[in-house]
Amino acid sequence: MNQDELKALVGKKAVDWVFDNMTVGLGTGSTVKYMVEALAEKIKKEKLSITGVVTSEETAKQATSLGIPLKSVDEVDHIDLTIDGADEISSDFQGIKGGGAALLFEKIVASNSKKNIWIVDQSKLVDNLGKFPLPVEVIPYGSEKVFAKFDSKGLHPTFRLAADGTKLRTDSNNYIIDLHLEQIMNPLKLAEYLKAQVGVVEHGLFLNTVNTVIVGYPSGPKVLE
Ligand code: ABF
Repeated sequence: MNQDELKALVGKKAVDWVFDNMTVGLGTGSTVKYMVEALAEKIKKEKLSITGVVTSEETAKQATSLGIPLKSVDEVDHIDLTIDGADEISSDFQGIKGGGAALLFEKIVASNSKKNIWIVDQSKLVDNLGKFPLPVEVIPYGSEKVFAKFDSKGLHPTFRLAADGTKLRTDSNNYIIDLHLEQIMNPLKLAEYLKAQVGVVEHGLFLNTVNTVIVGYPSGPKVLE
């Protein structure tokens, strides 16, 4: 099975956790795309009443095109379950997310969810976080100063660029600075440092967030809890 097939496998498996009358957080990324497709099919087949809460304009477009009713996180009382992708998951279930530049809304939705499921192909499982560059969302005003501070601290920052070579803008019109760290031995300490920096909106360390991880293997989906 290639990586796409593994993504499809776990995307389809994840909708087993969706039941009638649920409010479901819809993540972002290529694996989630398969999940949203499978969810739309399940809603139609089983005539479910589901409200979706999206984490990006990209997912909103897909969900709307498939007829999934959507509300914003502030329009719902709570979110029963959020299903999202991830860029890295460590052996103690900590994650790096934000490769798709949607980490801020993803963290807002995840933090308002009763349960969080991440769906990944096996390539995302690592011993320690850090090989995947850690995304940090920053306000544009003063971002060069934040960048310089990260650089002087040896965090190997780069600005995330859009296809046209300009600095990428998130759905909130902010910038992303990626930190090329290779290994993050103390994610909690780093998370506290990043959040304390003026101008930093949010970072891609998702700590003590996920409840269930569904991993795609050629032998089938594996559920880790
Ligand atoms: C999203 O899933 C992002 O946080 C992350 O970048 C993305 C990665 O997933 P995929 O490999 O499925 O695109 O939640």
